[in-house]
Amino acid sequence: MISSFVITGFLGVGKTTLLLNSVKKYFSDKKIAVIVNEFGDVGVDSQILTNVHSEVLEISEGCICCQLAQEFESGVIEIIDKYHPEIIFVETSGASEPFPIFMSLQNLGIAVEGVICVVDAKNFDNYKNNSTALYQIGGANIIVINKIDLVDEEKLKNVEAEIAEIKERYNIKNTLTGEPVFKNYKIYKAKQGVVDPEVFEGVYTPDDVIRLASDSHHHDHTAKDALTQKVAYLPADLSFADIDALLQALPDNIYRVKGVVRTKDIPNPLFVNYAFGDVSYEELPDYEGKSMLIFIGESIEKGAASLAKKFPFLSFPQFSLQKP
Ligand SMILES: Nc1nc2c(ncn2[C@@H]2O[C@H](COP(=O)(O)OP(=O)(O)OP(=O)(O)O)[C@@H](O)[C@H]2O)c(=O)[nH]1
Ligand SMILES: [Mg+2]
Repeated sequence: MISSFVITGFLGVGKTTLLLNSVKKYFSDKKIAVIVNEFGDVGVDSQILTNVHSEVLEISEGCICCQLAQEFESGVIEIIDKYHPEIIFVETSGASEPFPIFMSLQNLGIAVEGVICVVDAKNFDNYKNNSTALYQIGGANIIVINKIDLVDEEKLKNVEAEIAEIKERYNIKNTLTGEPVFKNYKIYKAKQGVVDPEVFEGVYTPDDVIRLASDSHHHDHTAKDALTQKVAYLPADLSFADIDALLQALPDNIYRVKGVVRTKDIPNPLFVNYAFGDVSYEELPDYEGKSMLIFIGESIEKGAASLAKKFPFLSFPQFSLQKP
């Protein structure tokens, strides 16, 4: 039987980093496939993941949790037919909930060994009231508190206590039996997505998972904290300073920016990674796609208009709004 892990967690918490730094490390002797779902129809995670994992499938449209069960399931079947993986890892988009993916995998006869929710220790307070984030924690049986290098002991304890509370309130239940879908959960801590190998060794037996459980909650994209995104395709003659200035000037409602940008002063394309005020850049020599940035946040059109005024290159040739 093929087994699988679902990696969930809010925008920019470190899901891809965990796939890069832990999965490769612990599963080098196994045939693995990675499926990554990006928010919106433009994706960059697969570009990064293909450097480390050979079989990567990107399902890059909208939100798999709501509209794309069919596309997700055919993607899984395709990857199984082509590569015959022993283990499948699914990174869900930071804006979707894990439960429908868990159900889809089970429906395809794939054992779900764990639903891992990555939590950002530093930025938890910035996103912990978002309803999607709460159901991501509620729908997981393994919690990985990541970015512990950026917080002190006290903050870490507070985050842990809050997770325990959220877990009580948002635990996914089987509507037929009223029983929680995952009876147990365990919290781990990580830096740069490097987790204890125990995370993948099954903290519960698959029998604990109730087959054909029904979801007690439906994700509502019209809710006031719904996330939206804009994609900006950029001209070729930008300098690194232009990009850096833009990322310093982002309004609070834009949580996450990622993309690949060519600048006139750095030879290789730059992979840009911004989450809640923290920015990192990495050169990506093999990138051949367009120069672009994806902006994700709540009510993003508000901040985007004034941003485009201040940074006219954002309107080249379009700065388009996409609804999930
Ligand atoms: N300091 C620090 N930075 C981290 C850590 N883990 C990840 N990051 C950084 O956080 C940013 C986001 O990481 P990703 O792995 O892309 O996050 P993600 O959850 O896959 O993001 P989305 O797929 O866009 O939701 C990157 O710049 C990472 O380098 C960590 O433990 N410590
Ligand atoms: Mg990612």
